[in-house]
Amino acid sequence: MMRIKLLLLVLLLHAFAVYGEDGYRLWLRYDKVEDARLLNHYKKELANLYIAGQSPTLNVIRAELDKGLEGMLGSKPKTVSSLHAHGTLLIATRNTDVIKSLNPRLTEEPGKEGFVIRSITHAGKRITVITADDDIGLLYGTFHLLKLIQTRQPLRALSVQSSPLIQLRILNHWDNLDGTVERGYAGFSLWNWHKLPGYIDERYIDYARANASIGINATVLTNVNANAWVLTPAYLKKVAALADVFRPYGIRVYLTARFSAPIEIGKLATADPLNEDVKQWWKEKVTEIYKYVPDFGGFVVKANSEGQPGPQNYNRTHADGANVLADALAPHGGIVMWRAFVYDDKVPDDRAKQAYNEFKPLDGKFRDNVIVQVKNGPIDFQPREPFHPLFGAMKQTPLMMEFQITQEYLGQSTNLVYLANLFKECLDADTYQYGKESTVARIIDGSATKQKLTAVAGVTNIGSDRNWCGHPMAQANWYAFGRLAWDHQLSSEQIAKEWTRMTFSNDAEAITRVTSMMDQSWETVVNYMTPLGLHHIMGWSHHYGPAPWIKDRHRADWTSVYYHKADSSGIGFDRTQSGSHALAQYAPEIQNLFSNRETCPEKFLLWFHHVNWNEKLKSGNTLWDELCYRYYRGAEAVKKMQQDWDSLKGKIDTGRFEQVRQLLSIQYEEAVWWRNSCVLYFQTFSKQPIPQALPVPDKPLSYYMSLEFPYAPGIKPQW
Ligand code: GCW
Repeated sequence: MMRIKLLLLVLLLHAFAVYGEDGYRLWLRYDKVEDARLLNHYKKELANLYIAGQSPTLNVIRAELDKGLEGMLGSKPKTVSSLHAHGTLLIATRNTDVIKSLNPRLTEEPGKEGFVIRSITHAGKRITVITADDDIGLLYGTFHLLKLIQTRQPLRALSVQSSPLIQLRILNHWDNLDGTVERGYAGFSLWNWHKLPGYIDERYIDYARANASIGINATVLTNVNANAWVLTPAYLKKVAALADVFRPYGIRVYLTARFSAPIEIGKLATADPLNEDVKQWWKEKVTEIYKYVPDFGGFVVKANSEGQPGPQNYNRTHADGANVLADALAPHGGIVMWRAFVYDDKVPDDRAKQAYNEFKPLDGKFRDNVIVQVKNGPIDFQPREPFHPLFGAMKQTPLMMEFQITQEYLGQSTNLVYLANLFKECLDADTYQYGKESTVARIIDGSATKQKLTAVAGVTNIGSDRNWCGHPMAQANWYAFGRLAWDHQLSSEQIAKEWTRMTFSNDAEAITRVTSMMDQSWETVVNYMTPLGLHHIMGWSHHYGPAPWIKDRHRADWTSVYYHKADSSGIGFDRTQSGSHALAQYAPEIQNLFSNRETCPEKFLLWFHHVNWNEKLKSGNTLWDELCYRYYRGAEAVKKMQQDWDSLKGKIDTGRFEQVRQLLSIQYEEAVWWRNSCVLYFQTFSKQPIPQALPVPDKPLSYYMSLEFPYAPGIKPQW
């Protein structure tokens, strides 16, 4: 008996050693500071805690500090209510007496949600001050201070001032009421609609903590392919319960509105936005929502796109549709985020042109509380896209960004891809629409456009998986989205560094290795999936894996051949004047740059040009050879990532080390699968051999074309 008990204990301990770190704590791990001197320094500087005032957010601050400091320093700070001792952390808004009494005075004005952290000597005592205009700013400042400790920075001579560059920093959940997540690869929805409102899962609180720690202040709970039921009282109660949990963390709740809701739950005969009963119905519905959620943020709407109902069903415009909802929300301070990701049943000459064609004529026709939500590129979250031509083109309408954090087209949850580089490439792109420095970032943050409402949304990668995002490294994309939403001027490298330190280790070698893997990962995946500007050549419907051969489906613009246009002469979509002329939607500077074969960046070559297989590229290789080299280079780079990761054994906890190791090995198989499928398929057009230096695929094209994945994750539910 004794022996069995011992054996069980050993097994249990082993299980902890192997699986102890499971990624649940995200970047808020708060493990003990190892360096004794640094530990001592922190303990001295943060021996006492003085929080002025009372509020739910101040309670959250206290709880987070207790948790963080107990974890990292081994003890909670002592609560005090005066500044009589060395090493006091003072947290108070700028209008409090204690902040006003400080000598020297703090003169910084951080503004809404911003914060200031300063080390000062007040009446001979060393004090660390976190101050802000509002409690939420104090919470953000607190997370910043905790991050300094998590990344092992000394707390001396601190002088930090930080304010968000964009007002609304939003997560979009594509979560369905049945618990599935469209394009979700990390399990099921976080929202347990069945158990709400009575049961508050601890995850909701940890979700709010994680978001607040990176400055996210809005969440859209439901899928843009919307279900009207969420607007019924039974669900609004549940929504209210979530809103109550998130409120102290500065997060406001939004919902998706199904345009036909007046018919489906209102029993009206029409949802025509100009019909008086419909207008009245939305007014009453919105008033009802505010009874449940007094600080409700507003609606996101996907209309007349991919089968969703919308104003065009009644021969009305997107502006007519958006405005009826906006009028209902305006008295309560709510907004409408109207998506520009539209395409109707008629296949256009070029899908890349459709959003611009439909929205540009509506410029200036939207109410003030409408913002048009535009995806980063003109097609659909492809591995790489040029920026969307609507950015900067609608001068009378506020525009916001929609990024995709979930990796629908970027290896789902088996591929390590750090998306900050993708986000930055788009944000830093110059649109030339507002003279000097009209980057996409300066359009959406309002500094170029002077628009009053500014916002950025990311379609989340969060689900019920223990580690939230499916892949331990995918947490970095949630993190990076939030950080860039707050400050798009941060470099992706800096974000990767702080995330790695907090999430994995402060060990110098681990930081260098992990961040260099992250830095190269996006370019790598683009190489083995869609190099040189190729796009939309993935598997049908589930979008898993390669399928450049997809053709003859009911919509041409859902096939792959529509986009790559490979033929015996060459490959690529001609979007210049001789083709669809989608380039005409950009500013003249971009048109000149991209329409000229010499100046078009190679990364977008086949996006804008149909190029002859034998044409020489910058490398000196022909297009065909270069395409092959890129595909092979991509797959090889994954092998290199595997080696880099393996070299970190012992420096990363066993649980997550093993998870990433296994996932990288899947990624390598998938990279080879992409490479072989694409090279063999495109070879049927180029009729040229794979360059000699490269190994020939060991399976024929027919094998790759025969693969089927009826149960790939994240597909739209069919019921
Ligand atoms: O990328 C496509 C996805 C759809 C999604 C759509 C959209 C929510 O494949 O699943 O629907 O974009 O953004 O509306």
